Amino acid sequence: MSSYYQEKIERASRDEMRALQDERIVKQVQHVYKNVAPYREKMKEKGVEPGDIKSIDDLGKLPFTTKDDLRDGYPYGYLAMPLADCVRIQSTSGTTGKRVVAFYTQHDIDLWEDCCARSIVAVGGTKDDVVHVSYGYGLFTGGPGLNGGSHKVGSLTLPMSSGLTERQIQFMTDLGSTILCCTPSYAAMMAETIHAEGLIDDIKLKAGIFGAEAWSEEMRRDIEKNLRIKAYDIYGLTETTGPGVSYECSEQTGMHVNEDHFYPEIIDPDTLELLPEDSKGEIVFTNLTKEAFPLMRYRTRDITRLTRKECSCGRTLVKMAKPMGRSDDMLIIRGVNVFPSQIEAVLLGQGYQANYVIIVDRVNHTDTFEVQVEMPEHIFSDEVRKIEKSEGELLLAMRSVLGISPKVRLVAPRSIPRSEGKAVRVIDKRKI
Ligand code: DLL
Repeated sequence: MSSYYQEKIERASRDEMRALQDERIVKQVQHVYKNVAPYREKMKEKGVEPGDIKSIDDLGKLPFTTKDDLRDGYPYGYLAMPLADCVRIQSTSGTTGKRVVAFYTQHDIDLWEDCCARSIVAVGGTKDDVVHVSYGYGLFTGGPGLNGGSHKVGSLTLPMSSGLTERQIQFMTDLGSTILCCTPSYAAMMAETIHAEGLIDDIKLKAGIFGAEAWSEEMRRDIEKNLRIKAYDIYGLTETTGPGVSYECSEQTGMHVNEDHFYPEIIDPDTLELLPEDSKGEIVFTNLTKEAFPLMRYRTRDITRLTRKECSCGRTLVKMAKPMGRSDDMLIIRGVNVFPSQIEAVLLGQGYQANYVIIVDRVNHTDTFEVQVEMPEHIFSDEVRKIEKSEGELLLAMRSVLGISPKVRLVAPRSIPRSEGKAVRVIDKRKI
């Protein structure tokens, strides 16, 4: 593959990139200090002034930002531009408590779409392609991000959103979609349906851009075989923009970070110490260019590593490995963020105790999600019908809080192992 969307950046020398980052961080720190009260206060607490940040080397002087900080600032606490200059909001997928709302100016949308365009070009996309976007549209960033990137490349864009699989496949065959953008789980499901309907020879797909959740190399191989495509990873998070923070190239060995916009650091999540290149740790991002909602040293909780090993695609942007899990307890099940604490809250609210275990697995590339709950004595019953009714009630309560449905199984009192140390509430059998 020989084409780049923004070659000067994607293939910049180390010195050129460094100079750009140095210039941008100085301006960005002045911007947030002036316009975002929580940043100003936290910097004052640490005794740091904007003038102390003269280059990227000084970044370590700045405090970290966490999701809780953003929640505390909901909705406008971290807004750095007048609302009148903002043209869009997007939001994280958490369904309870306060969501994080991210704001964008037109400039922010432009840079975000550039990042997604880089990713489309990196998989071989051109204006002759038909880009089929089956990420959700709306507050979720997947659909809007890839949609905008596809426009920038000049490809024909199909804003399908997710769901209605039969219709997806009909459009795919009728309109000759060549690049599919969706979660890897949904790609696997579409592949199954395409084969069940005997339509594989009618599909013209050549590549897929799959992200928003962790997926294994094994899953990549299956999808590539079943859809007869090359499958590429893409990473991002709402807080920093959305998809396109990093993207995979023809080498398929990790994702190039768009480090002209998102400066990455790897830290030890326990000691918060900065770790050297190639170490595994939590990735932290600083927005170097975003105007409306610029994050400084944002702790993603995603565990990965960074490498500057030369890439055969010719890009010089630092590469991050596939995220290997999260340093907090958030589960991503079928693309939806689920916290064990949400499940616990439902159980307690329904008269159960916190004796439960969450079992997540991946069967045929689709997440399975079961919650086993101990029946308290007063609900304990030998009558299957009564137990099923209670399970049904719990399922409804959980669905309305989580936004997805677990399989709920009531088990006998005291049958879930107790722990003297930290309780193990989550059994995640997914090998990703
Ligand atoms: O998932 C943005 C996105 C949309 C990325 C479409 C890629 C494609 P959030 O809903 O805010 O944003 O979730 C962000 O999802 O912190 C990771 O834990 C996880 N994640 C995103 N991409 C990947 C990936 C979008 N490629 C959270 N591999 C992040 C593993 C991923 N995990």
